[in-house]
Amino acid sequence: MFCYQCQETAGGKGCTVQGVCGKKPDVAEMQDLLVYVTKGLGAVTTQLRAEGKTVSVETNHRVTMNLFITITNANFDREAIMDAIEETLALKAELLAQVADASKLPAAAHWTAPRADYEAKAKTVGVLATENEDVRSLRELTTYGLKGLSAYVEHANALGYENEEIDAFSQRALAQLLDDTMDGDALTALVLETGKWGVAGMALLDGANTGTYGHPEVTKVKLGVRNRPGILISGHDLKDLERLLEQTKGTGVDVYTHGEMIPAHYYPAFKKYDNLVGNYGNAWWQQKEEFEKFNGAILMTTNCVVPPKDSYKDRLFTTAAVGVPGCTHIPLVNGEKDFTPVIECAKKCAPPTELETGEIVGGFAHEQVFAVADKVVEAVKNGAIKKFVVMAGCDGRMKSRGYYSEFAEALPHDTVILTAGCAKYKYIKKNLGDIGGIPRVLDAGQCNDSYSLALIALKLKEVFGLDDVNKLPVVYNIAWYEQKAVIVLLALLHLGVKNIHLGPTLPAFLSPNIAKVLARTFGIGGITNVEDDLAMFGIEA
Ligand code: SF4
Ligand code: SF3
Repeated sequence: MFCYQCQETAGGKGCTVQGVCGKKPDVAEMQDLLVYVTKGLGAVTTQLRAEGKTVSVETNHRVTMNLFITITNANFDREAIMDAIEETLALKAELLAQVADASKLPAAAHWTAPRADYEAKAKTVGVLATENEDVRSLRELTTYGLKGLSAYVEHANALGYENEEIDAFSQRALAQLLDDTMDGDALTALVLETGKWGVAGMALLDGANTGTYGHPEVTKVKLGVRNRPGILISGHDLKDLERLLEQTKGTGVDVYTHGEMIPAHYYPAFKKYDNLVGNYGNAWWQQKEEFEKFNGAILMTTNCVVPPKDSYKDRLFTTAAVGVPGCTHIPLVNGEKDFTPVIECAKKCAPPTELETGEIVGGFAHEQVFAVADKVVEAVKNGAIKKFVVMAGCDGRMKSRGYYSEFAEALPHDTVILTAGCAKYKYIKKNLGDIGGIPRVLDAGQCNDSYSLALIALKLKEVFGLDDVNKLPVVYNIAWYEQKAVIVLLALLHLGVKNIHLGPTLPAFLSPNIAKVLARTFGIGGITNVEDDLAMFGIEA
C-alpha cells in the first residue's frame, strides 16, 4: 500500500506497511481501486454531458459517496468498499452503453472485472502509478480536494440540496486526472479550479444547513451529563442528528454530540429537543477513551472514526460513508434511516460517566457576526482588537499539536481567534476571555463553516473599504489533518487569501517543487514555534 493523504502519514512521507490511522493494506488497496473506477465513471458521465445527455442525480450521488468513503478515517470495511466498487462498475457499464462515441475514453472508463480480480487490479492503480513526483503531487492535491468537496456536497444532498454544476466539475476533474496529456500547467489550473468549486460546495452546504435549521446563534453548550442512558452522535451529518432526535423522542434516551457534531447546538432548529443534552468529550482522536467512558450507544455519521476497542465495539454504529467491520451499519432505505438498533442498544446501557462540567460558547457563523459587525468594527478602530487569527481546521493525535494550545494561550488580549472544525478543541475550553463582550474565541462551527470565516473576512474588507482581503488585520494559522482541510485551503486560495500557514507539518503530497510554487504564488508556509511564529505574524506577545 501507499497512502500519504493525511497529516499523520508515516514518517511524514507515506504509509506503506499499514496506516497510522489503522487502515490495513487490503483496505487501502480497495480504496485505491474505488477511486480508480470512480475516475472511470467520471470520464463516462463527462462524455455523456458533452453529448448533451443528462446525468442522473443518483449517479452524481454515487460519485460523491465513493470519494467520501475514501477520506481518512471514514471506512475501514473492505467488503463494504468492494460493494461500492461492484455497484459503480454496474452503473458505469449501463452508462457506457449510452455513450455515442466511446473512442476517446480512457482505459478506466472501460475497465470491469469480477470481484475476485479486484485485488490484482488494485495493486496497479494506486498513487505511485503516476511516476513523475510533481505530476503525482498535483493529481493527488486535486484528488484530495475533490474528496473534501464530495463530503460537503454529500451533506448538502442529504438535506435535499443539489448543484449539478459542482457534480459536473468533480466528474470532469476526475476524468482529467486520468489524462496523461495534462501537463504541469494544466494540472495547476485544475487544482485552482477545484478551489473555485470548493467555495461553491461550501456555499451549497451553508445554504442547506441554514435553510433547513436556521442561522447559528450564540449558544452555551453544556459539557456535563444526565443520569439517563445516552447516544453519542459524532461526525458532520446534521440530517442524521435530526432523524436521531426525532426517533429518540419520548424513549428516555438522551443524545449527546461528540467532536465535529458540537455546532449542531448552535442551530435554532435543534434547540427544541429537550433530550439533546450537550457535548461529550473532545476531538475525534480521543474517542477510544471517551467512547469507553460514555457507556452508551455511539453513532458515527462521517469521519473521523478510529478502529474501535473491543470494549465498546458492540455499541458502535455506522451510517452513510462510514464503515467498520463488525459494527452495525444503518442504511438509507427509501430516503429514511431506522435508528431503532442504536436506540435499543442505548436503552440497555448505563448512563455516561461524567468527564467534565461547565459549558462552552459558540455559534459565531456569518449572520451572527454580521449582527454585531458594528461592535467588531468599532473595536478594531479603537485598537481594542489588533488582529484576528484564523485557527480553523482539524485536530489530531500528534504531540506536536500542543503548539496550537500554546499559540492560543500566548496570543495577547487584543487578538481574536476565528475558528471552525475540530481544531478548536485545542483551546475552546480554556476561557480566553472577551474584548468588550466579544469572546476571544469565535467558533463558526464545523470545518465546512470555514466558509463563514471567509464571508466574515470579505464583509470586513467591505466595511473597511479595502480593495484586497489581504490588507485586513487577519492572519491564518491553520491546522490540517484530512482532505476536508484540503478543500478548505483551496477554497481560501480561490478567494484570494494569501500567506496561509499550515501545520503542524506541510502535506507529504506536496513535492518540493509544488511546495515551492505554492510558497511563491500564494505565500503558503509552515509553522515553527510559538515565539517565532507570533513574530512572523506581526503579533506582539
Ligand atoms: Fe496513512 Fe493518513 Fe493514509 Fe491513514 S489516511 S494510511 S494515516 S496517510
Ligand atoms: Fe475534524 Fe476529522 Fe478535520 Fe471536520 S472531524 S475537521 S479532522
